[in-house]
Amino acid sequence: MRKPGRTGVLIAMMAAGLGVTAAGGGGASHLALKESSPKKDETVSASPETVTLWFTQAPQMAGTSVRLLPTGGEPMELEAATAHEDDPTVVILTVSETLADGDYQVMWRAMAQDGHTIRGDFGFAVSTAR
Ligand SMILES: [Cu+2]
Repeated sequence: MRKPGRTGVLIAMMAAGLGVTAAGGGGASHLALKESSPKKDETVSASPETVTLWFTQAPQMAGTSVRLLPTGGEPMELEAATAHEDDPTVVILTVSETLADGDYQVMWRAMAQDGHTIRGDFGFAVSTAR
């Protein structure tokens, strides 16, 4: 039997490369934060009524939490964040207190359907002064 020529080896390597790429693409579809309101680093002109997080997939709420704290302070005592009733990829923290002007931090944790937990944080500012 003839040994595979250079072209045959090249095609085999390309096929293997494509396989790896496809597998990597599947992993990239894991739960991630897509968007938030307030947005990261946004300055809002009024105390927000909610902190809303949009995820790429519906998290398991049992392993999902959102905390809000003045930067450098203690987490505020708010009711636990809940999934939007019509869209479980949206998680809402109701801000039942009026936020004074200043810098705030949102610290979130979300559990993917596969049980993995991801976490992150971002800041925003409230400035009602004109
Ligand atoms: Cu995972």
